[in-house]
Amino acid sequence: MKIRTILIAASLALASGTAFAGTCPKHMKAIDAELAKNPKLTEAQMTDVKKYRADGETFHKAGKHADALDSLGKAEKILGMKM
Ligand SMILES: [Cu+2]
Repeated sequence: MKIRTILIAASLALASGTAFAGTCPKHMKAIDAELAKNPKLTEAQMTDVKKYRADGETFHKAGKHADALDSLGKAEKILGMKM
């Protein structure tokens, strides 16, 4: 019984990880597209956006997709994007 529980938990974790995996790059692309439009941000905001964007990519590559989306979401919020 215990093994079964572990298997179910593992497959659930894998499934959600996979779902997130495809989402992060979409957010990164959207942020890059927004940055390419020269958004009117203060220097501090721009620094934050770039930091969150970079953090998001780092988390994504590390397989921490929930953290990646959280970080990318902060960048999007500063950019005033509706995601
Ligand atoms: Cu990801």
